[in-house]
Amino acid sequence: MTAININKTVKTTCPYCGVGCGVLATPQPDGSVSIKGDPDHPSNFGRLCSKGSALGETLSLDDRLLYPEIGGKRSNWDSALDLVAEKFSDAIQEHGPDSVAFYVSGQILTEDYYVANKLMKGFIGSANIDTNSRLCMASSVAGHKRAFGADTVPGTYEDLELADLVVLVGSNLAWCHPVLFQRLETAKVSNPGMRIVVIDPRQTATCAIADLHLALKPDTDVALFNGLLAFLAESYSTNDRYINSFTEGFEEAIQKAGPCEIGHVAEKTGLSRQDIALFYKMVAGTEKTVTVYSQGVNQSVVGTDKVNAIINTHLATGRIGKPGMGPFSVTGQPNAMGGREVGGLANMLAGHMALENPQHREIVQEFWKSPLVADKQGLKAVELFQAVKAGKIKALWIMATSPVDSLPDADGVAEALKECPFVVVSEVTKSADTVAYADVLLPAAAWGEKDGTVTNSERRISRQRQFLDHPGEVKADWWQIAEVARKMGFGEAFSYLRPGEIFKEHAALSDYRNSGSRDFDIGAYKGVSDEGYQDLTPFQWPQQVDANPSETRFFSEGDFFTKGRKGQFVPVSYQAPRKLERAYPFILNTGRVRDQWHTMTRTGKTARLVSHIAEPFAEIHPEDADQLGINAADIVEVKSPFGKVLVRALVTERVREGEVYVPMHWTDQFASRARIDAVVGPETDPSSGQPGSKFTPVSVSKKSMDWFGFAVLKHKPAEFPGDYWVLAPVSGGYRLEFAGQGDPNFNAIASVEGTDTADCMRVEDTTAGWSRRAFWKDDLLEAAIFISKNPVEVSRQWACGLLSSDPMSKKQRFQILAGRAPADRPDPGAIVCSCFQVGCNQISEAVKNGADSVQKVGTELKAGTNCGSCRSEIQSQLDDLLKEAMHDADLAQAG
Ligand SMILES: Nc1nc2c(c(=O)[nH]1)N[C@H]1C(S)=C(S)[C@@H](COP(=O)(O)OP(=O)(O)OC[C@H]3O[C@@H](n4cnc5c(=O)[nH]c(N)nc54)[C@H](O)[C@@H]3O)O[C@H]1N2
Ligand SMILES: Nc1nc2c(c(=O)[nH]1)N[C@H]1C(S)=C(S)[C@@H](COP(=O)(O)OP(=O)(O)OC[C@H]3O[C@@H](n4cnc5c(=O)[nH]c(N)nc54)[C@H](O)[C@@H]3O)O[C@H]1N2
Ligand code: SF4
Ligand SMILES: [Mo]
Repeated sequence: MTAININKTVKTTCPYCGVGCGVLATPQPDGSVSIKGDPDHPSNFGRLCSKGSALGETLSLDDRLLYPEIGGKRSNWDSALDLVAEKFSDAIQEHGPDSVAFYVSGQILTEDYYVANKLMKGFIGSANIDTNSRLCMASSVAGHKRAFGADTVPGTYEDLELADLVVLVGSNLAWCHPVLFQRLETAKVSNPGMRIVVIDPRQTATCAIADLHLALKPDTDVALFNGLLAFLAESYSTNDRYINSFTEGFEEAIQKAGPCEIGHVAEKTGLSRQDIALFYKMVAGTEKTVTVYSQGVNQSVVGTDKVNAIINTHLATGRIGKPGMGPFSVTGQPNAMGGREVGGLANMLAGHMALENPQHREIVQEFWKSPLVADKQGLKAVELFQAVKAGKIKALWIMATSPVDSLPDADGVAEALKECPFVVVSEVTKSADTVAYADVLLPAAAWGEKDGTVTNSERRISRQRQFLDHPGEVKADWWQIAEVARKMGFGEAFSYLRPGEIFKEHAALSDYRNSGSRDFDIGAYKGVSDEGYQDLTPFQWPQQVDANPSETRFFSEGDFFTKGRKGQFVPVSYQAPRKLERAYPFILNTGRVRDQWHTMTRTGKTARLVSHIAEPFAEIHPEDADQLGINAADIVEVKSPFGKVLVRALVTERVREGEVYVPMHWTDQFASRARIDAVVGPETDPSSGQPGSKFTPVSVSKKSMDWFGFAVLKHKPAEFPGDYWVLAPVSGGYRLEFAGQGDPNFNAIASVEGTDTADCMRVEDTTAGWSRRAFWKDDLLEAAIFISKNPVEVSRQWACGLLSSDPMSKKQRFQILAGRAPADRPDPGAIVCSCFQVGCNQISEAVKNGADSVQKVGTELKAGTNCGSCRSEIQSQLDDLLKEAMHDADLAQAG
């Protein structure tokens, strides 16, 4: 990569989560890029989490896709785009506009998204454009539209700080929106009266801050919130003025919810009556309540009902759009919100207009001067890939998402792509699983190379700015789409030269024939100059022409976007989750880990981020593990009728009995078989079309392995030994976990070594079933391989440091074969703080020596003092250790 301007600091926005933190990127003379939080950005005020701080380490070009390819061979832009335009045009001509589709992503910029949506809905004339936001935000969108008449997020981040009660439903905020979580942590310190409730079947890192954790049974949230609605009504805690003046449907909703019978709620949710009563009283008695919700709510076959059950409680109390109050759906991806603004979902239209509204269609068509506008919903993600499989889609363009990893029934999706006559993939990397299915591969400009805007969870629009030159022949996504549109004969409407022109058009459409009828209005920016766009500072919408509202919250005094401008209570009834069959007796829950982003194409490149959790796992309750004969670190198979994975068992009380949790991140690039979406079923919510990615009936069994291996390797192996393997980068090379059945195949393992010219040392005891080998070249370690009958007990932290060591003495060589860190360098244990590489053993040691707060641990070890993402984990470790110490003291006293 080459910088545009060395030493010049550029203000941009983080490309990961929906918090939307401002970043200062400064290319350095040595070719690296220094990354800092932007102190002036109103989302993060200078903070960055572990992923944001490591952005500089993800910019290398080693795996980048740099040139267009046709059929796996290097081509050029003209030929590649001619072919795309031709195939799309042919399909449309022969089979009609609904025979083609785009599948895009909340990780493209608003400008990219706007152009893709315009081409499909206004010029091709189909609404077959859907996005990975279907897997993410669709239930929130549907719930908002039902309640508010528009997809409006009423509140702001500040509300979390101003609240006296924050309820986090299906949100692991500490790991998934870390900087917002840190703002909440800080607010709690200055407002000790603040209460935090976490509603999540699992005990997550977020629970470290919770006053109450409600570990409910999966998919029983509607029962809990319907009970709350009834409780609010019965305890006279509703706001009758708000209900009467600004809403409709209260009576029906109350009727549907039924009387508040805490016993029944307890039965359905599996929670204790005391906890439920405590929660209900807290909400009833706290005016300033914010309910934050995320994928535990959205990714469910009853996701939209969950959203409305939550919103109903806020409408009933009038706690909405006021400082410190409101329902708050946090977005996942950096531009999930921008995608919604441009109407990037198959059932939406541009500028927050509705596809099913003839007047809206007319407005959009008139503004675009387009020949037509799609007048019926397109295929939603899961349906779309089913249609691909059924042969109904003849040409498909995938952009900035990896459906063979992230869609449910992912193996089915891969099959579908194999059969699709023409697949285009726009990507930044060659190593994404979906790349293998492309007929045409288009190299896209990555973060740092591209230019445009994104909108975060609180409707704040910020610039992503370019500070690196385009490597190879990469091009921005908007350019690729506009160029194809031109080649398809729509040149006039797609004559953009710069992203700023697209932004201006998007702003103008938001204001076109609006006059307050639509929530999304950034008309104030419709005349923005090139310089103005270049210098754009973060702002929240709405921003109407001539009005510069300082108040950007919605609905404090009603004025919803429904026909009669009234907010709608949506009566929802609890539906019991489906019964588990004998063959699949566990509920599979899936989600994220702290330091990885989705399919790991960027965060999986940095040793620092991988050090937190280097292997896919299944969290399983000790009782279940016991019954299944599963021990810690065994390999387990998690299987459904759709597919299976092999992952490491993590036996823990953090999950409920009968449930397992597997992260979504590991792909075929990093593991033998860990694509969890191959297991997840494709059932969707009937209103939103969002899949229930948090609930799949599965079986769990121990996969007996005859031997286990661990290796650190300077070079990536050409082949992987055994039935199970997981690869991860470390400083100076790779680490490999592996395991297999039968005799360890030493020939295969030799292929891992890949170093016939190196010096080799080995010790082994084949009867006891272990072997250790190490290889050196010029006294530098090339590879160290440990094999044993049981999971290898070598300190991973120590071993991973070996590749970057200096030339080794004899003594050091023997230490490697002994498989042990020298006594003067104790094993730091599993890494908790990835910034300073501090492990759990070090933290325990510090606590034993008197560090009794996160702050003191920080002073002692620096852990948690940079990005702060690990502070909640340090807190939980501290809580556990202090509990243990107290228990020991009690025992001592009793004895
Ligand atoms: N580190 C990291 N951060 C990320 C991302 C990432 O990949 N890595 N991705 C970003 C994206 S795109 C998104 S969408 C967000 C997601 O952010 P979150 O939604 O916070 O993350 P998840 O881990 O998907 O799921 C949240 C929780 O839902 C719980 N859950 C499961 N079933 C239920 C249920 O029935 N009811 C309730 N109440 N809870 C349930 C799970 O146990 C899990 O802890 O994160 C964003 N931030
Ligand atoms: N089981 C299960 N499945 C899930 C979820 C879950 O919780 N559980 N969560 C779902 C959710 S909420 C989400 S958001 C999805 C995310 O799933 P995906 O969208 O499939 O995951 P990413 O790894 O973010 O994919 C982004 C791809 O775009 C590429 N890319 C990055 N920048 C650019 C760019 O500027 N242009 C182009 N053209 N390409 C780019 C990256 O290299 C990467 O391959 O997964 C969903 N799937
Ligand atoms: S919280 Fe972390 S991942 Fe999210 S935007 Fe901020 S720095 Fe990026
Ligand atoms: Mo997401």
